[in-house]
Amino acid sequence: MAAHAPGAGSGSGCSGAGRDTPSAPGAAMADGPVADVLLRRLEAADGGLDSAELAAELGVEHQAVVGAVKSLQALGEIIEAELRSTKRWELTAEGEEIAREGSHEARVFRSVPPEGLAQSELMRLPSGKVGFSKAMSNKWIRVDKSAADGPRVFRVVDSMEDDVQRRLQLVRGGQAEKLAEKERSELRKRKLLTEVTLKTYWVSKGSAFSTSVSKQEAELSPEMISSGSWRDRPFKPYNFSARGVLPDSGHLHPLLKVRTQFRQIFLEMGFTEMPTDNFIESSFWNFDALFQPQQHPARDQHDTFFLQDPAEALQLPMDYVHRVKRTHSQGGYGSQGYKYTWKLDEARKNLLRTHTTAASARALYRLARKKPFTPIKYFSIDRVFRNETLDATHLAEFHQIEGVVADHGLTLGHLMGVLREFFTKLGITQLRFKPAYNPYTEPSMEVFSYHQGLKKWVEVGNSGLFRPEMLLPMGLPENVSVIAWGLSLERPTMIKYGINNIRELVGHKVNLQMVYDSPLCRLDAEPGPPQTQEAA
Ligand code: FB9
Repeated sequence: MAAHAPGAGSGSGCSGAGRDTPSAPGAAMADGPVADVLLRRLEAADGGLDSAELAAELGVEHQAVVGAVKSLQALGEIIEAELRSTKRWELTAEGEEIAREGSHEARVFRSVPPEGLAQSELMRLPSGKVGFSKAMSNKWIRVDKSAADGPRVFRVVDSMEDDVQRRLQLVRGGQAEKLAEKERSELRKRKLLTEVTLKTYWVSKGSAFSTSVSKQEAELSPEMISSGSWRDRPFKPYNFSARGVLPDSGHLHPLLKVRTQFRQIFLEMGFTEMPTDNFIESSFWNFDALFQPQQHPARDQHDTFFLQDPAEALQLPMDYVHRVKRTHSQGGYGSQGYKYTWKLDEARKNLLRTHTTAASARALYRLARKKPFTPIKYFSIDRVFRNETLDATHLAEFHQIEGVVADHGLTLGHLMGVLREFFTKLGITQLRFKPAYNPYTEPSMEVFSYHQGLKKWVEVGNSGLFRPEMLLPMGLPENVSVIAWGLSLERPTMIKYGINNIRELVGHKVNLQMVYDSPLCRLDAEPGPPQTQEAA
């Protein structure tokens, strides 16, 4: 068998392609006694034989026969082996002990002499407690409570049948079917019996059956060719459907797989990706440029991570800043503004961006400076940070997906249209729009989709038309309107991969196996966790 020891001989133990040559323990058995006996028994048997029965007859462990079956299987079509699961009754450890020593109630009965036995003494016997009540209910014994020196136990019958022991011995002898269902379930209730499912093999002759199994060659070695010995050596049939050993490779995190799907959808829709390579943003671009007032609750410590160092943004386009200042404090462009004292220092405060809409503001400002205006479709997918209360679906950071379309005369209808096209590519067709509020869009809508798997309407995003107080100070033409929408990457990924707690998806608690086994994600495929490779 040496030829097949891993690494020995030309073929390494398990080379994925070609013949899988398992160095399963059974192999050594191939020329071992069990395999031979099995083949001889098979020769004699008409039809097949059951591996468990053969093991019982040979008095060997069932596993030994299974090993022989596996090794013979590995040698080709010598035998057919069909896996069967048979249920059978087995004695528990206590059942074994009772089958040997008799039931507790029988032992109690036997320990009561004709003159009776003090109940207190009987209870000290090993089977006392368990056996007493059963012997009583079997009306084998009685208790004389009025006895002089305390309750005394006496026999009621002269002899009794220890059916429990007898029945357990029957089962031990493999004749469980002789017991009535009621008797079996009573023994199971007393935890003396359990039903075990035994995986056994029904072995029958294979197309190349023979009692003398000569080892089939798995490799065509150079000396076989040079010696020509290959001509008379049996070769193992080539297993073309052998599954190769998956090469060790890196594994994309499910979030990145879903991100790729979203990027694909945006690119298919003709969108261009916005640069988002700056987690640190100034309050100006994150809030002020979006016409979000400086006293807005989102702009305080409780929702936003502000930076100590560098605490302030130095580079701001001051001409544009002044227009933003005036719009916030006095209004303009038909807006009355917020009528408060806008402070440049507040706008300079650096923070971890709370949304990629900050990147959209930068992109739209760059667009406004390009004359003449050209319509654009932008998207971004990147990390944003919010100082939120952590729970099963919220971490202090998530990936925001955002789409932005700027063109002449875009309306809410255009927004609904592009949202339908976008979500349809996600396999989400049933959409409902609910009026909502964002400081930087008017009108705004929350987007809901009916989720078959979850059997409920799920909020799948937010959207709106950027306010003129945001766009006009940038220098965009009057009749240009900008529709935009946003959602998270984590939510669809959790739903797609059936993950309920975001900590299973992101962070130190992630079990890497989940990442390794997470198959390719097809967002538009059936909702819910995709099939595994194997199942695929
Ligand atoms: O992702 C969200 N839900 C979602 C998305 C897709 C999905 O796909 C399934 C496969 C079928 C399932 C669910 N939401 C947005 C909705 C909720 O989860 C919400 O409770 C949590 N939201 C995050 C913010 O939490 C504070 C998700 C995140 C979010 C919310 C709004 C925006 C972006 C992300 C936005 C925006 C916006 C609006 C107007 C203009 C520009 C951007």
